Amino acid sequence: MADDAARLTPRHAVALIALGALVLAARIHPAVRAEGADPAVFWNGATVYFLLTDRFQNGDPGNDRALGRAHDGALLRSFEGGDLAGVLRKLDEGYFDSLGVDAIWLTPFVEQIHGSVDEGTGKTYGYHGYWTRDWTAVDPALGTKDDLRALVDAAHRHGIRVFMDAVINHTGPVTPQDPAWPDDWVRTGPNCTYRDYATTVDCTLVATLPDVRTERDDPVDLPAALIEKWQREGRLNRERAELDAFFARTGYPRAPRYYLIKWLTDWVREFGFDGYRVDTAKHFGETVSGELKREAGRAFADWKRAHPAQVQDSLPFYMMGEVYGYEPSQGRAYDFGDRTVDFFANGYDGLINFGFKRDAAGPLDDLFTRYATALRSGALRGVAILNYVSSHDDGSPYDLNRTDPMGAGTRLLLASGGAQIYYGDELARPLTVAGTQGDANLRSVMNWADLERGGRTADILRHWRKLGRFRRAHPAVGAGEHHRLQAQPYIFSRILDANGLHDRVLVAMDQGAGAKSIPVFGVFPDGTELVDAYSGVRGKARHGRITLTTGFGLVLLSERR
Ligand SMILES: [Ca+2]
Ligand SMILES: [Ca+2]
Repeated sequence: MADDAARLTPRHAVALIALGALVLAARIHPAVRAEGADPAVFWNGATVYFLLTDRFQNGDPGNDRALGRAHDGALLRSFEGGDLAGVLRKLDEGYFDSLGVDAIWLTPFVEQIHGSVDEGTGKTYGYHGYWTRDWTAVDPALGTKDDLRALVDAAHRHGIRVFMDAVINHTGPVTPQDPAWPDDWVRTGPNCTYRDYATTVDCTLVATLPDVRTERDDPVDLPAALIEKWQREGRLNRERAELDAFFARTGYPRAPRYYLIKWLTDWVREFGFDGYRVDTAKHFGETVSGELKREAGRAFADWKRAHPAQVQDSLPFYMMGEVYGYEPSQGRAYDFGDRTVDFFANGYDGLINFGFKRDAAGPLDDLFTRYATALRSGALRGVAILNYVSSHDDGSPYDLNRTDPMGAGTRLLLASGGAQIYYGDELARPLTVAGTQGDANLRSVMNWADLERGGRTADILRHWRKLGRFRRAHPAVGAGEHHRLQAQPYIFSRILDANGLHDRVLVAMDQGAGAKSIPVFGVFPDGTELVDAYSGVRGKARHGRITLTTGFGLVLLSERR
């Protein structure tokens, strides 16, 4: 896979100049620099924006019906037009900078099945990206390799990392247009019953999803359907030669998982993806994750060597896993019933936290204290978690009806651990859509129109932006030591001293609008010039307190620099 240097089109250049001040503001703070940082500190302090590319922004209506896929699925179960060009447009507009985003996680962009299936929730296409047909091609409904390159390059220019969503457990469903993978590549039964390790791993997640034989070490041939496809596309010889080189270099047998590892890591080597979000991580052997991570690390190092001007810093390749049901109270050991597995010891730097939505409904200080303690001195010291209030697969999110989108933002973005903003959390995008079945409810088209109307949606976004930028400027928020200073109204501090990084913040809640006097004793010495990131109001610590007049009840204090 050949590569080009970064290309800066005139349009990008104009957008960059327009954004100059904003980008500078987001990047100049010494505390946000990741150079030499402890990866766990960086990622627990980070904000990840997770979006379904097909549902986020349509940048090119010309690709909406690519591959002849019709818009004839059940409600919100066809391709809806969103694409890589749309994500690039929002990057250029500075949308992610405005939210303090450190990394974008894209749903898988590889070529999906061409047909559709009905799993009991209506006719469904692979708009979500988890139904792979060819791991080596970009789905034409989402764009081209050039679009992908432009997106990753633009993100990097904004100091934003990009995660690729890596699926290794299963292929897409078989349809009249999508041939089955050979039997030596996949199993089509039994269905997983989730009673123990074997009934979670060596089985099909759902009846329609052929399970890749990731445990197999015996060599298999390239599927005839792929040979035929690549021949038609004029790249069979090149793909074969690359596979030969990969197997010669690694010494791995030509077993199914190693083909997939080669294909998945090629995207890192060619485009410079900074990390993976690994799909269905508990449904294939954990040793496979370790192998994937090793090869991805090599690929990332190769990319850095080939693109010295685009390297952001020394932060290593990041791998975050979807171990469904994992939460910090489990420590490092995920329990399958008959066996526990430490995924952090098998390639994962971080795991998605499926407990946050429930923990966030309880007392805030309990949540903050528990997470900060686990991450700083408890079982999770040295690793990262990623919290969320809503997600694409979670039918019982923190606030299904979006009754309190401001409170959701406060909880998520001020919690210890990484924060995942699921696209539209910041605009109270509805998570239920009349007439829609199952998970498609969670995947509605981004409600930009609500934002254009302003009003409450704009207020919600303003709140998320202030918190997101505060979080980005202050790694202490997600990765610092937590201290409760006052129970009611709630005041706490976060202090981070790690690898030469010194950062401290103080947050006061429920202060009411108007004049307020907040104790800062023990956090900021008298005479310290402070700024409230929520209102922009400044002041000085005197007699262990700061007196401010702001229009808000929430105060986000840090030292003025
Ligand atoms: Ca489109
Ligand atoms: Ca499996």
